Order: sequence, then structure tokens, then C-alpha cells
Amino acid sequence: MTELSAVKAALKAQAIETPSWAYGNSGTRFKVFAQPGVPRDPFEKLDDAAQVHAFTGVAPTVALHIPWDRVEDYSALAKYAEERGLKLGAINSNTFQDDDYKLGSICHPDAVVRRKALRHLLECVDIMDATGSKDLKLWFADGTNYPGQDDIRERQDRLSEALAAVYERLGDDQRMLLEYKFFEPAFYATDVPDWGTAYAHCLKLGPKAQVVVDTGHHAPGTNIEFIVATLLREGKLGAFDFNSRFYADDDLMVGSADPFQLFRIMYEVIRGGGFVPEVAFMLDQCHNIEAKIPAIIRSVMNVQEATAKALLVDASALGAAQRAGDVLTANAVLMDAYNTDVRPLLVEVREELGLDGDPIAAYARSGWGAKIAAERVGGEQAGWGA
Ligand code: AOS
Ligand code: ZN
Ligand code: ZN
Repeated sequence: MTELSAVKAALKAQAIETPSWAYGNSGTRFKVFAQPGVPRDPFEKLDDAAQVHAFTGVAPTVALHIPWDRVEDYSALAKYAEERGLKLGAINSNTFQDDDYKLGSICHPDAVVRRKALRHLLECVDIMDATGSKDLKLWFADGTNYPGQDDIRERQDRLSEALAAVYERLGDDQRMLLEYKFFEPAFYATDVPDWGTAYAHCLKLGPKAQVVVDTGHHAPGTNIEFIVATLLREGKLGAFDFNSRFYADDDLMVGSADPFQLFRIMYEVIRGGGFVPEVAFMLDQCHNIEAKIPAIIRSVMNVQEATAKALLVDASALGAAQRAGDVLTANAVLMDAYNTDVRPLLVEVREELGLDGDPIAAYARSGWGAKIAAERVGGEQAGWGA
């Protein structure tokens, strides 16, 4: 059996990055339901993120999104984070909310638009220098809606050229993380649709380029853990954008739609040696109808539960059954771990960290939600679903 102390140590060492945009108002293209007390600026988003970290103990970094989190002085923002026990995490670029990007950004047919998009990406690296962020997370809305609209191959050339320019600009300890998505907002062809395309670009770029797996960006039925295993094997899995999907890029709380899938993914991460600190565990979610801070706390807990179950897989029993070709036993070993109620274990882990065993209840008791609802008037929208 896996040593319990090692499981606990791993759970204490896990770090889950929360996204600044999850704290702000968000919605679908039909409606944004504003919530009382949402942050009005990036500093208040950090105040809320500090609550998530305070109650879970495992959410010490916050991803920023430029321009949604644009501030005058990024070093001051980093200092503000540090004063609250946080660090600034990945910088997420945005080349999709400008009229110029109607036909794409770095893949656009017009070189003037491509240069504008590239300038933004390079500015994001400048911001990383100021914040101390290690990761530049790149998701491109680029693609085409109709066959023949643009040349698929030329768009790949443009993509490759821009990525190479960004790669050149990275410092020694900085990475670029390339995210793929098979559809939306483009509906015919996305320029980075799948892990194979992302992997091919990252391979060509070099060791500082790695792939992001957003769990919501796959066609139904895709075996995501196979992708995880393959990318890890090739040393190219940089990060996760965790969320849940039922139909498309639903951005629901991670582990809510399919906790078994999350467990299988975490098992492959651990099996492939990607656990702490190689692979960044980031959330990429929006909380459109539920209270945001408790939903983020819940999401962190869901990742912890899947991780705990994956850590509990009896590797030697599993290996023995696999080598013996004992299909049923091998499957049973995996399912035993998945079916373990790890909540008491996680209560122990939290108490050993000096935290309340029930972060949701502790947050509710803290009064933070009522305080921000009273103090903050006129919260801003995160950027989605305008
Ligand atoms: C978009 O679908 C992607 O998931 C992005 O990772 C992300 O949600 C966006 O860039 C917000 O920063
Ligand atoms: Zn994402
Ligand atoms: Zn997405």
C-alpha cells in the first residue's frame, strides 16, 4: 500500500492556481448575472484569492489576464499579492477582444494586425518580468468559419513565426504554455485545435515551450488522460486549465461534471512523474450563477480529492495485475482507490496545516462574503460574456 505519510506530504505540497477572472462577474453571451461584492479591480481580486488560499492552504498563486488585469505598476501588484501570502502566477494574453482581430490575431492575413498581436504578447513577457511570473499562457481565438476563408497552411506559418518571436523574448526561467481548443469562437477550423498541433509547435520552439491541457477543450468522449500520459512522456505537459464540461467549453467547476475523469487524469500525472512542481495546476472557470469564492474553494477541494484518490492507487498491486494480464484485478485496484472516501484524510491534512477541516463552512463563518457585498459597489465584469 502507498505510505499514508507520503500521500499527506504530497497533498500538502500541491499548489492550485486560481484565475483572476473567476472572481469577477461573468456570464454567457445571453446574460451576465452581476453578483454583489465582486472585485472592482485586480487588487480586490487578490483580496478574494487570499481568502481561498487562507481556507484551503493550497492556492498560493493567482493567474492574471491582460488587459482585464491591467494596472499602472505590476511590481506594486506583485507586492500587494505577497503581503497577502500570494504570488502572481501565469500571465494570460488576450488577442481576441479587439475589432482588429475579427479574422484572427497572429494568424491574421494582414501583417499589420499580426504585428499588433505580437506586440501584445511581448508586452505580456514584460509584465512577467515585473511580476516575477514564470509562465506565459497563450490561447488564441484564431481560426476560420468557412472552408476556403483563408489558407490553413499559411496560417500555421504565421503562427509559427509569431510564436518563435515570443520564444526568443523569454527569460531563462520563463516558459510559454500553448493551449489548444478544437472549436469556438471559430467554427470551421481553429489554428491550434488539438494537442498534436500544440505539441508540434512546442517541439519546434524548444524546451521552454510546453502544452496546456484545458479539460474543457476536447470533443465528447476524448480520452484526456491518454493525452496527459503522452505529453508527460515527451516532457511537454506544462499545465492544466481545469474546469468541467457537459457539452462544450462550459467552464463549470472542475470535478463537478466527471470526477472520475479528473481522477484518471491525476493518476496519469502522478504515474508520469508530473506531480509537483513540473506541471502547473490552474483553474480556468467562471462562476456565472453560483457564489464565486465558495465555488473556487469547492473547485480546489475537488482537485484535492481527485489527487488524494490518485495518490492512493496501490501501484505495486496494479503493476502486478497488469503484468499478469489480470484485467479484472487491475481494474479493481484502480477503482478501489477511486471509491475511497478521502474526505476524512483531507480533513486531517488541513488540520495538520493548521486549517479548519471544512474550508467551505469556515469561509461562510468568516463573514467575508457579507463584508465585500457591503463595501464594494459597482463590481466589474471579468471580460467573458459581454
Ligand atoms: C479559452 O477558451 C481558454 O480556455 C482560455 O484559457 C481562457 O479561458 C481565457 O484565455 C481566459 O484567460
Ligand atoms: Zn483555458
Ligand atoms: Zn476555454
